Amino acid sequence: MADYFVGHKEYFAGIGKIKYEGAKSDNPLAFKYYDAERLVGNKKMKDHLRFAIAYWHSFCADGTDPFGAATHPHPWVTDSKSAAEAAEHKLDAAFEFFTKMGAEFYCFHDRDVVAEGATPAESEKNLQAWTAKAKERQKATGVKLLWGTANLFSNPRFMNGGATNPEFKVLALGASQVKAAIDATIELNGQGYTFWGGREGYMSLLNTDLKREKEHLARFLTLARDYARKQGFKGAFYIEPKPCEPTKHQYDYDTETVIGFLRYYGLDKDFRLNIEANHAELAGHDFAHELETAAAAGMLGSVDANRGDYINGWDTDQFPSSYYEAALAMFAILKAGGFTTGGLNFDSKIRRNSVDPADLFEAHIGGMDTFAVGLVIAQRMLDDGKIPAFVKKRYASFDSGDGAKFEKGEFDLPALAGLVKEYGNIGLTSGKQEYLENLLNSYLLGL
Ligand code: XLS
Ligand code: NI
Ligand code: NI
Repeated sequence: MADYFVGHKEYFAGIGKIKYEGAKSDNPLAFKYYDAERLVGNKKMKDHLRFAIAYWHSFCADGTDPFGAATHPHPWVTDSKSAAEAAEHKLDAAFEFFTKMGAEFYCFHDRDVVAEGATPAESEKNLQAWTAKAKERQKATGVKLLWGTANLFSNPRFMNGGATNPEFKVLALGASQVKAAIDATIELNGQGYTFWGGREGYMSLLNTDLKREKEHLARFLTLARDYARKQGFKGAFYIEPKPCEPTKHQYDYDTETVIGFLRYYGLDKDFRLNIEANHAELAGHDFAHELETAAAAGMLGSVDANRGDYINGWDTDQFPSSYYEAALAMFAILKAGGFTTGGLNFDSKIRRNSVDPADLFEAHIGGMDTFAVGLVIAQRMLDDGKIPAFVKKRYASFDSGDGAKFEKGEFDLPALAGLVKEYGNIGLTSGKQEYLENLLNSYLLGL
């Protein structure tokens, strides 16, 4: 990758390209474990992990929260004289950061990259102008677009939803935004297009026709899919489940709910899941549960690699730091065959009190190192083979004889029930959970 900032203002001056220095390095601005070119199994680390940087958190979020003002205002905004200038400077800062981090992908919402215009037509023009500039920077640096999306939740007009808004005109405005965001994604050769329905849900059932809203959502997604395919989009569509926040209840509550919805409406061939760790926790699941559930349906697409805080119940979007969780996540991803169009997008933001310019780098370094460790451990789990072999053996009674006949659908219920006459005492077989957890810990330490 070229040094992007040459010829532009350098926004992160004093911080160079982040290099791999190994576990013994005490340089906070170096990778300890993420060695992009290192082979793990049959692929390079970078090709397994496909890291993406989230435009909204890294270049838009400024520490504002419901209780206080910005703590880290961005120079690309404060130094700019107009919204258009700020958008271009933000783009420069973003590509400088991508290249310095060595991240090969990024993700964006339409409203992250350029300000909304006075009319939908003006907004679309703004986005097209930005897209042309982003395309040039992609070409210059080799950085690619993992996925694009439309923000149908920030503008007050979407306070009652976008695709599920009770007012048809608002739904149509949402469609105009999605169409423009799909066009931008195609133009930038995006590998995916995501729907996260923050306000596609309800605050109260007393004012909601739930059945109608879900049908509207399905039709809206179908129209988007049909349009994008007609325009030649070959990538994946993703739904990103989340149970609530900002709504009391979101229709794409969790992976299992989304799979049922997609299958019911015939969208399961084009759509896959974008699983976010923090959303999994909010739904009362763990990250690996959501990944395995999507993989079992053949619909694991991409990942928002962040974490919550176990003590509080909202979407804190913190950078991942647990090797244990990353190992279980990467184990699920490797077992599913790895990413194709998807990758690990850091839908994570630095804390409000992280005000040093280096904090954004250290946060991403930590997240990338965490998943690099997770990958190595997961590969170790597969190579050593004890856990997969244990699971296989646990179901061995279905591999032959009557168990295999059951799986093939060769029994009716009376025939199945009749088999037990000959069984006698079946006995108890241990699930060996503690043994398996001990084994996992030994892989973690690598002893
Ligand atoms: C919010 C979501 C959002 C999506 C993209 O909770 O995680 O950031 O990833 O719209
Ligand atoms: Ni989130
Ligand atoms: Ni997300």
